[in-house]
Amino acid sequence: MSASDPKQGFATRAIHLGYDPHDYHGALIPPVFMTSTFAFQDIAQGQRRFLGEEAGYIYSRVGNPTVSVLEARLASLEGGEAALATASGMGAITSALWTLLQAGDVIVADQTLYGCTYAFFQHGLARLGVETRFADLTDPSRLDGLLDERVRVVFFESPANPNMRLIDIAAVSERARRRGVLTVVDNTYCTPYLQRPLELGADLVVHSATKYLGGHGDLIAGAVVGAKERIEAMRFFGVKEMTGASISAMDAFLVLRGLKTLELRMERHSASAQAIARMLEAHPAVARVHYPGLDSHPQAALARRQMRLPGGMIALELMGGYDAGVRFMDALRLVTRAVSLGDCETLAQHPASMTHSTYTPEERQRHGIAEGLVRLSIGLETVDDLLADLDQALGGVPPA
Ligand code: 4LM
Repeated sequence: MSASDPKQGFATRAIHLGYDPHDYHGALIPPVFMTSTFAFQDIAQGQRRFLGEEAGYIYSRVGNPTVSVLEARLASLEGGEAALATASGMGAITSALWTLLQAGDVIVADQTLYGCTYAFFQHGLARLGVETRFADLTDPSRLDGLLDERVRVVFFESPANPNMRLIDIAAVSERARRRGVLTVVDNTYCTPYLQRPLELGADLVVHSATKYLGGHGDLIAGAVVGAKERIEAMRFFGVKEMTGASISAMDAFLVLRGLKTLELRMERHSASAQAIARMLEAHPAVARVHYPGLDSHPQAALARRQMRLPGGMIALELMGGYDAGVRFMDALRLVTRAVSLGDCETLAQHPASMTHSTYTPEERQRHGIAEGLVRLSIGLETVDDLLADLDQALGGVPPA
């Protein structure tokens, strides 16, 4: 079906893999298959497809040719055997975990997670009899006391949303594997261009493709990548029969379009974020900058080891705490006040009242999410314009 070679470079695969124009009338761009269902030649063929005896499409909740191209590219870019594209990042996480867990099982999760992932673990899984044990996985040895025979999965983000703590993917995966436990890494902040958890020993990667993979703030999507058998279980049980979180062909097309510039965009997001993190760190109104590209980051060495570049996300705390943070964000003119991340536009948000309001104030304190933390997703604008806007907004913040 495809002229592309799996040994080609990252950007080449992001642009070509899994699609040959000559299979589709020479169309340069993969067609958008806007169809919910697929015709069978006869009943026998339909039966063979349902039994898995014949390859081919049945119904777009389970598979669609546009979505298949996206899945082939995501699998290749993450270094995995197979991928499942989903309707959202939460659709990816819930479809994966409903497939891996059942009542009585335990999941061990890092203490800092995106707010809705935290809510799903703390409230959603708990309702159905799955226990979550939260731990500070920045120290992988903490796992040892937590992994008993009920634990099926270890789950974390690195860098963690929103406070940029890093987890040593190789060390955690190794410890989990020794106990027969699967490691699932949310790689949304990095994308496979910056970090490939499967190559470091993790079993599954999940994504919010809404963010950098799509890259243009115009869609909601997600993905799971890993071994083919597990991914197919997530497709035929997790998505088909549990969550129904299938991606539309149109959104798959938009993610495919975004992927083509992923390498270029991640280089620019990182370069601009590095310059901005340095400026923020030197500013008298700023108390702390959490960015893996700064020597002041407590895990700067780990960042250099497991990330190609430090990425486009920055968290900061101001000298004047919460009130100063609000003043700063309200004074921004070019930077947009909005949740989400990974877009061309630079975005600022306040985790405690927005993305992480699913934690109670006590939980935020216990889980290391400061009330005054400001999160920036550095976009692709001219960096001098961003520096000027951040500087003017900090200028209006009174010193502590
Ligand atoms: C946000 N995040 O942080 P969907 N995993 C990570 C995430 O940051 C998110 C999801 C999964 C934000 C959304 C408002 C690390 C989302 C969930 O939104 O379901 O595609 O992804 O601003």
